[in-house]
Amino acid sequence: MSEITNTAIKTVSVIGLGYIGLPTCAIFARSDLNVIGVDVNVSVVEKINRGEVHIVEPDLDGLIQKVVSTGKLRAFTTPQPADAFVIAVPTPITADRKPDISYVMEATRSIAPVLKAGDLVVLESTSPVGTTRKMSALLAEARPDLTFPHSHGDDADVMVAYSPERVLPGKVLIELINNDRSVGGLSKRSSARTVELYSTFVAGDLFITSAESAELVKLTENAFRDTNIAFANELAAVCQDLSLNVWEVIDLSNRHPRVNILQPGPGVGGHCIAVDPYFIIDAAPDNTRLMSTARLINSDRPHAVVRDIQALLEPGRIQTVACLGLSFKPNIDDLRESPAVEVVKLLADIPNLRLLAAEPHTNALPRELEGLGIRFTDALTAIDKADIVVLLVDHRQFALIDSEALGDKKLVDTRGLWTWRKARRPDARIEGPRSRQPHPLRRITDRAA
Ligand code: SAJ
Repeated sequence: MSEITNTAIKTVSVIGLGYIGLPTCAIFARSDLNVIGVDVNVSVVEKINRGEVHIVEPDLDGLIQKVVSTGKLRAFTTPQPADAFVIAVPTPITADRKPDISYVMEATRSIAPVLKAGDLVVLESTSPVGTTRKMSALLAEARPDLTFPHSHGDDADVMVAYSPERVLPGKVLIELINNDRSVGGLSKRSSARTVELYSTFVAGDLFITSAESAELVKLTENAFRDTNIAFANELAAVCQDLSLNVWEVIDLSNRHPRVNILQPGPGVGGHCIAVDPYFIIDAAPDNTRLMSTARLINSDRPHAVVRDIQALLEPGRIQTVACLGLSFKPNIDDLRESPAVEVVKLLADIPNLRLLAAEPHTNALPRELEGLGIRFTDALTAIDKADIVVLLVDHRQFALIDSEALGDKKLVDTRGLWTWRKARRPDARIEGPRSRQPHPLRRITDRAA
């Protein structure tokens, strides 16, 4: 074992300056660490060094501008020496739904030349179980002069751990600080050093476990949500068969103190929830029937929406369909893996349709919808011209649309934004004494009597 001085971490390097890496840099820098951001994309690096951001996230622009101007954050295209390295690069799935950890391995290989005894390497990317150990083995191969914890445990020169982010896009800066965090070191010292690193800004609790458990915890969180959304989506199909309002059924079921059903919709988008279950399914194909079925249910949803629209079409007549919302969830501009975009794309294949699309958070159609004869317009114009209105995203702006604007247009409301509003009967709730909110003092007096 070489000489290791456990001095305080002063410089941290974040590899990958995307949706997670960049906000993480900003928070480390605000916590007075010297931060080196590394990304292979030259224009991203140049932009950050000018104090600008390339992603949309509330309050991130001001914070980046500040930490760059004070010199606390500097961006590079190649790794530089540091006391700790945080890897936050994408882990996509391949066409045959296998995890692709090539970016993690590439990032790992890239930091090997600058590593020294006493350094810490933390993987944050969502990863299949076993990736952190593979990273450690790869580092050992690249640096035979150093020892690593997968083979040398607490005696290793370099420490390696897994500690995933679990932040919600749109609330990243808040959740990075406030959420609890799992820390899975490949050795006790690796965990302890990782706790030291994140304690610089995390206000939530840090829970130490093994690297493998921490890897599965991250996947489990998103697979749990996917399965629960699938339950809501299946219920939507059941209610359609029985001509019942699924939004009412869920709302009333959720009045049970131990029931909390999520919301049905046109499918599950984004880069996380629809992807992570496949990492578990790939690792345990014989024991993931529920997760696999949930994936099937959720990925069929855009097709189910199109079937609902087709059922409303009058044969032989050209009809106009207004699609409201393109983002993957409400009140954001992120169109990645959006089920709304998929619905519009599927509709573009149906003959005799005029398609209008409205998305208040973008200025134009996304590239994948260009050249398909779809017109981009605002919501009210789209509704005005439509025979059928399809609500795909429950944006705040759409909730404000007056039901008069919808008139007697045919409606496919995939988010229950208008349907539930119409179905809700004000006289259907008979408030009990608890809801009548007696003064707390009065309640105590009553009980005493
Ligand atoms: N959705 C529904 N019904 C619901 C809730 C969501 O259909 O009741 C859909 C949304 O419309 C959207 C998709 O699911 O298309 C995902 O949206 P989301 O807001 O649930 O989650 P993400 O993908 O933005 O972020 C998730 C979060 N994970 C969990 O809530 C368990 C976040 O905390 C993770 O950090 C993130 O994935 C990630 O990076 O893994």
